[in-house]
Amino acid sequence: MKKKWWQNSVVYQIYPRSFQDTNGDGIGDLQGIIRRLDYLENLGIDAIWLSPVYQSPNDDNGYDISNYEEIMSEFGTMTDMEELIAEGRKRNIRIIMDLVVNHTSDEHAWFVEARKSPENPYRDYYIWRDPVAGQVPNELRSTFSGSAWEFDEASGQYFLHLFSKKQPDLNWENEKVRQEVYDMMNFWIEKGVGGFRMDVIDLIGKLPDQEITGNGPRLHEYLQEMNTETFGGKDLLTVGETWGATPEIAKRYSDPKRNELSMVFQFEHVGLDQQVGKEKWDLAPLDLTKLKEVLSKWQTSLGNEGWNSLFWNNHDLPRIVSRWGNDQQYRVESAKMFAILLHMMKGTPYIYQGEEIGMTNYPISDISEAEDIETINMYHERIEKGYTKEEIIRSINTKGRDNARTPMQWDDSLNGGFTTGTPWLHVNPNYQVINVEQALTDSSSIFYTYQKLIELRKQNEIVVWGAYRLLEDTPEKVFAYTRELGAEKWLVVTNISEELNEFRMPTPAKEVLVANYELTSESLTGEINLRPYEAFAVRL
Ligand code: TEU
Ligand code: CA
Repeated sequence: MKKKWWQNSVVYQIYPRSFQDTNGDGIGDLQGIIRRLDYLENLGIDAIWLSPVYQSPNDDNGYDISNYEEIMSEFGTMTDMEELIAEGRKRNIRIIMDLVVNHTSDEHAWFVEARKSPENPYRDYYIWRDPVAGQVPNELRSTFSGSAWEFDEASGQYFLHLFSKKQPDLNWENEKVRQEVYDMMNFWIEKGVGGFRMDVIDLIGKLPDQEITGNGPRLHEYLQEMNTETFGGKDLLTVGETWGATPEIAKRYSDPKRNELSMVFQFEHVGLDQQVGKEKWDLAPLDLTKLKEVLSKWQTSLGNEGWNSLFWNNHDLPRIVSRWGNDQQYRVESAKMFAILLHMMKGTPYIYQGEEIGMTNYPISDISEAEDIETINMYHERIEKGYTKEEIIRSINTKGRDNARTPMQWDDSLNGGFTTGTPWLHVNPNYQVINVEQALTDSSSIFYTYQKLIELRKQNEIVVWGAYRLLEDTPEKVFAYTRELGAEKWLVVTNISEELNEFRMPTPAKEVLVANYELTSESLTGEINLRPYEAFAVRL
């Protein structure tokens, strides 16, 4: 495999609305990101995945785009965007744009036209169907509750929306749509962006009449065409968001021979704490044996035909320290443990803003405190189905998307230093204790563990290329694996619980590389006792 810059890189995701406000309107902005680039350079990251900053009516916080070549006025201007790209470049930080092309906003000029009449030249940019027996064309459901079909009074037809009704799905079978998307991508490539994160890209090949949404028959044909028409041969990072991907599917996207994407986000581990066959809101305890199985499968099965992305968090998921760690007594230990477990694996790690200081979920007690459309729609749907308010709120506090979207906690001043105005979404009151300023002054903070892990990846080829092997004979709650490259061998051991657990060192440790407790290599021989959430990586 020819080596690429993104193979030893670490990406940092920014949710701009919640990162840093600079003009007191309570909404993060591009100037806020520019102000914090030095902080990110100090952390050591190579690229920023920027959640959408395009013009949008914000039905789904920017994932409903009304103009792909304009910046959302709340975030700033195109000049600010160009400044961000240039200031990033000075610090070797590339900007990865969020490419949301499964759907647009219903306020996009294409849809405004399309809606005018069935004869409009833009009509076929979207997916329209006649009623069947006076009803919706079929049973397709929206991810944000209810039917995926919305009735259009004027024409008597339905249009398809796999997300909110303000996010009509584009018709990728229409060659003109594809060409518009490629032109827009080239517009951004010319501006100097470092690549694209492709929102729900597995859906663009859908066959709505057959109720096929993911992995449709022409999906890979479209991606190969996109590659040829845009980023192919341009040394950019491309990562597809692909819910439901298996390793076999991931290879179709990321086998370098196929000229599609650099890598995909797979979500198999993300679904391990929900009831099988149900929705994410139907809670179940995490099965650690499955977690080890799933992550190990992904580590070993791509080979040279693909590349892994590594993540616990993003703007759609609850905070990992609250989800599978302990965000109270062992917040620092468990946050570092998850960092060590993931960052010593093979693939490109993604850090979601605030993860590097151990930010936590923020529970609500009433639906009026929620901002996220998915959460709000689900609440009303489940109330109608007879669920109790208490159980729905419990699901929201465990899995809701607002958890990770609360504003970044920079210091202990009002609103955590995020804004001098009224923040668009509540700031977690624990900002007085958990904030960047505190993390930077404490040499044993979570931040410095992340910094160390990034540095280890930069300085040791074994982290990037070494073979992975799971250690099988460990207690259920111990996740341990080795990495091996040439004569070099590293061991990573993590205790995913607050109980003590025993572990037998396969051979004595020669050097401690990173750990979340005080540790000497001399103590790491034979049978050892792992403390609550203890984690370390050592050279054997
Ligand atoms: O997410 C895809 C998606 O399906 C999510 O809504 C996710 O499945 C959900 O949170 C799990 O219940 C992408 C974006 O990451 C998300 O923010 C957008 O809302 C969505 O696409 C639509 O663009
Ligand atoms: Ca602002």
